[in-house]
Amino acid sequence: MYTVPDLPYEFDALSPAIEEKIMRLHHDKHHAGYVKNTNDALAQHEELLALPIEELIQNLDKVPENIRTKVRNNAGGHANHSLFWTIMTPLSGSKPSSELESKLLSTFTDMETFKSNFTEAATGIFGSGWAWLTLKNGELTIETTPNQDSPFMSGSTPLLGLDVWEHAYYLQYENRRPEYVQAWWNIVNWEEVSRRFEQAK
Ligand code: MN3
Repeated sequence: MYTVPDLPYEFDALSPAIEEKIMRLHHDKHHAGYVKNTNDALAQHEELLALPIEELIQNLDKVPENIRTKVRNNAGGHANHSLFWTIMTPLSGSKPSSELESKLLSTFTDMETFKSNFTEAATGIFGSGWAWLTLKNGELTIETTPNQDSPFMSGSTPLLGLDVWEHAYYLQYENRRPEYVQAWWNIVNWEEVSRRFEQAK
């Protein structure tokens, strides 16, 4: 059975970038819903329930076809949100490791260009989805996925992800997604992103 991980900080810790009201709803209702639906869908498939969530979504072809879409959406949601909570932090002054920073610079020229390309990708997603910084074959890429799809489903490793579903920001920012994205840069946990980079490369 999959379980919802606790937040690594208090519900109000990311305010003002993301208010407590959103964090509670997002974690306790939305994320919990993805976990419950994944467990329900796989109730008759203990061997699949035993897989780490990343492995499950990397192997959707092993999931019976009649429940595959439900598992894709909900297990994807569980994996994405589990990552999302960890790549944010209330601590200010978070910075990428020197290795990740030099990779970002050699890929995107400078941090401003990286952030502006990522922001453009995130604000440009039509409807619900995610923007990602991923590693694939040793290279950094900005990707987007629709719905709760994960980069793991297409063979990339997500290092940083931003949820742009309306449930992630609407209560606070209404239709102003670009403002949400701008505020979110202030709470990115670069230590965790760097750790993921180190592990993935
Ligand atoms: Mn969400």
